[in-house]
Amino acid sequence: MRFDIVTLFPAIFEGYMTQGLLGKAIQRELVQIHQHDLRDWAPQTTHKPVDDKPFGGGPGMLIQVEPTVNCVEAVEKKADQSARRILLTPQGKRFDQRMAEDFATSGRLMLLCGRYEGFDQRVTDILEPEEVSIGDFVLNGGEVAAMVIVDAVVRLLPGVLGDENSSIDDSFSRGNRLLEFPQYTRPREFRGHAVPDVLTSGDHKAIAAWREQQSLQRTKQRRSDLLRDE
Ligand code: 6GU
Repeated sequence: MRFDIVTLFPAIFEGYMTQGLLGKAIQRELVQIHQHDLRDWAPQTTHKPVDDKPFGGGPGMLIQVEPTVNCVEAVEKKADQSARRILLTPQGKRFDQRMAEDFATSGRLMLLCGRYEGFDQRVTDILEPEEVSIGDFVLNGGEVAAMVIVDAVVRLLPGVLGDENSSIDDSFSRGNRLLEFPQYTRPREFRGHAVPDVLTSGDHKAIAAWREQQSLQRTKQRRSDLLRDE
């Protein structure tokens, strides 16, 4: 799967892409991530501004339509495959596991990261991206949100996790709407806190029943909204 990330701060992604599961997935060529600096599409050659004040007044600066549309159109031509266009904004549809599963079925995502007060509305009118938010809070820019989406999508791609860490049992995944049960590893006791006896009993049926009950209890206590029918 290919990700194209359009941003004013391409360096934000560099460390993230070399580490952990994502770093491995890129090395194994299961995933390609390309960052594109919006400033490279600024019309002027010397100062290269890509932002300006909003018409009608108001605080902050907007990212301009011309560099954004030119950038997206040029980047799309860099591969044969068409891209699903996603614009990161707190005004977007809320990202969730179901959306991640849907994105994971498309071969190519183009992620547009806003900064300042956002993009000129004509970016949306012309490019018709899907507008996506990662939650009800405001970030300084879409870059962290883009990383969240890449992270959630990549671990769903075939071959990325390996069988021993399948994502099928994850909280929120299709057919699982419960939070995960608590887990323990060695030592069996630390500062008087012991591992629950059932987990060391060797009784696999009892362990499964305990975990199911713990998942249900946690979900009721912490996220009862997950138990209501959609
Ligand atoms: Cl996608 N962008 C920004 N700037 N803030 C956000 C967000 C996105 N999602 C939640 N807050």
